[in-house]
Order: sequence, then structure tokens, then C-alpha cells
Amino acid sequence: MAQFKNFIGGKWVDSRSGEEFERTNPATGELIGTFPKSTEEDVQAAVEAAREAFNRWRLYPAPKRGEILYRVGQLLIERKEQLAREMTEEMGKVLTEARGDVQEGIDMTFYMAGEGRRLWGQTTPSELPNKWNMSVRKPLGVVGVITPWNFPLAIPTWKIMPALIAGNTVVFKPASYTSRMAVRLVEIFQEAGLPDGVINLVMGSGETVGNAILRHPDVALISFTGSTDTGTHVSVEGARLGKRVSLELGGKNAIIVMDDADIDLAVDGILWSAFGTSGQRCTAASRVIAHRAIQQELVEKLAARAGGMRLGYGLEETTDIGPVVSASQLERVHSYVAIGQDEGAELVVGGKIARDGELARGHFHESTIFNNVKPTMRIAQEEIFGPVTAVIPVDGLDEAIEVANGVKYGLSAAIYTRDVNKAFRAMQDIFTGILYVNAGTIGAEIHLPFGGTKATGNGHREAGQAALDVFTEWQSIYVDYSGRLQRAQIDT
Ligand code: UN1
Repeated sequence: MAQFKNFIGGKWVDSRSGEEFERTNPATGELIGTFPKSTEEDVQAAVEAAREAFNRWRLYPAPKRGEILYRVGQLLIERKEQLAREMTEEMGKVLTEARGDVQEGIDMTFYMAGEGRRLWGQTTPSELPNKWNMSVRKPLGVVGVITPWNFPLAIPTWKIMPALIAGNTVVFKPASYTSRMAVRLVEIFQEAGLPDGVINLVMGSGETVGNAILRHPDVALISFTGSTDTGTHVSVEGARLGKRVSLELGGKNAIIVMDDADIDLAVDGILWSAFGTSGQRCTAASRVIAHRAIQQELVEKLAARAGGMRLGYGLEETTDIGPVVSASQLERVHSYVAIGQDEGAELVVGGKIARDGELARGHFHESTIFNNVKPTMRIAQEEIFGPVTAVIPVDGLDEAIEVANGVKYGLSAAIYTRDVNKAFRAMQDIFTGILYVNAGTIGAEIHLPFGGTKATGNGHREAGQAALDVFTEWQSIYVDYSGRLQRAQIDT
């Protein structure tokens, strides 16, 4: 049986606790392997290794850092299929989507590798003669990267690649459910020749390991993706300790379907966005805001297609929807079915935990649609993070926009319409970090800023150039070559 280890200072090491935890395949119940239950001392060692490596890594020329990232990208390409299969085994998403997850990681790696030859700063004229002003990006030091299980490869790369290209060193704590994928990524860094200590991996619970990283005085920044509850804790602790925190949290993303929309196109987008990855995306469409004129047609088409989706093991080609990640997540998702029914919403399809035959071995939930949901109901307000979506009828665009904005989150939204004026109104008046026109709520590309407003985050963005703002600090530099005292604001 595979026994995985932490990676600290360039070596694979056991936890000082000597304890381990297990991960089983969420579709079959088979054991994946054992992983170290790390302690505060392990985190201490990881941060020390990262701190020690920082002074060398930050002085390693950025284009050279980029070359290592290019090698990482190349290895990810070579191993794409193997990584995707292992991902499906570990967390359940279907193979095509697992390939997409790896591809997103490859894209981010190459994008940030290229930054090694840019990392632009600015030059700015001085108000004084014979003086040169500029501002440059500086790394922060040791950064803590804490990632979720739903994108076990992509999300770590969104954080680690910009961190490294900017000259930071990393302590990485992946979600326990997807620790093996984190090991695979770190193995690739090692093979690509990343110097010892530049990336360190510590596995275990958020309670012990996550908190130890968060509270360590030598960790300058925490980049966290996960639940809003945990994110609030990270935010409060970060503020108390005066460290930078970048948060990517929940969503309650809506797809508006107007009466002039291409209904079949909307159906495709809704099914993909609501049930892809079994609804376990922060960008998942868990609300459909339907114009009453097309509501019935839309719901009938959605229900027919959703009812025909095949649940199963993600490695089997015939599977449309995999399991959810764990037994506890299954219970949580399923509890929302009862909540929706109690609130008086109309269950049109799905609603059950699937227990037939082979499915009984895993954590499978039917794709579920509620109709005639009121915007105030819990199923219309709370993030479910599973294959459940709520259709909310409205009478027109103003109401649709009001309902779309009427949740505490602000990650992604979409509108299906053939009317360009309505599309522009949505772009103007919907306050989410991401907005799609005639496409579903998922599928962000890595060179655009990714993130959300309100309870979804804390103002930072991942991906694209915006990611560099998270992982760097500006330094303004004034070079006076006049050879005399020149007083700004006074001698001008
Ligand atoms: C997430 O669910 O946390 O846009 C990330 C998307 C993917 C990323 C999702 N590219 O759905």
C-alpha cells in the first residue's frame, strides 16, 4: 500500500507525530494510500526550510525561475493522462474533467513561466532634475498555500506558480482528500530541479496544520481557497497577526434565462454548470433565474436531460456524473433536498442518494432540480456545493438582476439572451467577479482575473496579472544622481 510523506527542505519525511490518515476512492471505497498527520513541529520545520531558501531563491534571476516552471509545465504535459486518472480515483470527478483540471494547471504554469521574462515594474518621472524614479515588484517571503479538493491540481498551481515566479518560497497544505495529487505536483517540482526548500509540503488537518501555517510569524501571506466559514477565520486571524490574506470562498452563482434566449443552448450551459464536477465548484450554477414566459419549457428540458445523466465511476467512459467527495459531503448535499421540500419548493428531478448496485460503494447523489423556488429560500441563498440547482421564476430583466444580486456571494453569473441591450445591462448591473453572456457560470480561463465580490473573497484576484499583485509588494525606488541635496516638495 502506498505511504506518502511530507516534503520539507528537499526531503521526503514522515511526520513527527508518526501518525497517518487514510484516503479512499469516493466511487469505490478502495484505499488510495496513507498520508502523514502532521504537527505544528512539522510546520515549523517547513517554514524554516522555506525561510532559509528564500534568500537564495529571490536572488535567482526571474527568467531562470521561469525556466524551472517551463520544465514543470513540460512534465505536467507528459503525465497529463496519469495525473488525470489518479485525480479521478482520489476525488471522483469524471476523467474528461480531470484532464481539464490538469490542463488548467499546465496553462497556469506556462503563463507564469513567461512572467519570468516580464515581471514588469514602472518608471515614473521625478519632480526634481537629475533624479530617476521607478517601482519594482518584490516577493513577500514565505507564503502559505492552503487549497481545496475540488481542483486538486489547478488551484494549487494558481497559487504556487505566481508565488514562485515572483521569488517567494512556499509552504503548501493541500486538502486531506487530495493529498496524493499534491505529492505528484511536488514530485514534478523536484524533478524539474527546483532548489531545496523552495516548496515544502505538509499534509494533515486544517485545524492543526492550516492553523500552524496561518499563525507562524514567518509566513507573510496566506492564500486560501475553501469555505466561507474557514475563510472568515483565516481573515480574522490574518488581521490580528497583521499578515496579508488572499481568499477565494463560496458562491451562489446564477444563470439568467431571458424569454428571448436560445433555450437549448441555455439547457446545455445550465446542465454543464450545475452538475459538472457534481456541482462541486465554487463557480457552479446553483440558481437558474428563469423568465416566466419560458420557465415551463426550460424546466421540462432540464429535467428530461438531468434525469438521463448517468452516475458512476469517473474512469468509465459512460459516466456523466461522478460521486461527491466524501460521506459527510453527501449527507450535507442531501440535507438540502429536505430543506428545499420543507420550504415548499417543487422537486422536479433527482433528490435521492443513489444506492443501486455498484453505486452503493460510493458517495453518489442524483442530479437534482427544484422549481418555483423563492429567492428567500435557503436553497436559493446558501452554497450547497453539490448537484442541486434551484429554478427561480421572474417577470423581467430588472427582477432577474435583483434576484441575481440578492445573495451574500458574488463569484460568477451568466445571462442567456439574444438581445445585446439586455446583455450589456447584465454586465453593468450584476456585481460578480465573473460574468458570462450566453455561456454557463463555469469555465474561467487562467489569464483573466478570477475571484469574487462580497462574501466570496476579500478583494484580491487569482490568475492573470492580478495574481502578481497578491504575491508581490511594490517597492518605489528614487535614484538621485544630481550630487547635491534635493528636497522633494521644497526644491521643486
Ligand atoms: C473552483 O471551483 O474553485 O471556472 C475553481 C471554473 C474553473 C475553476 C473553478 N476554471 O469553473
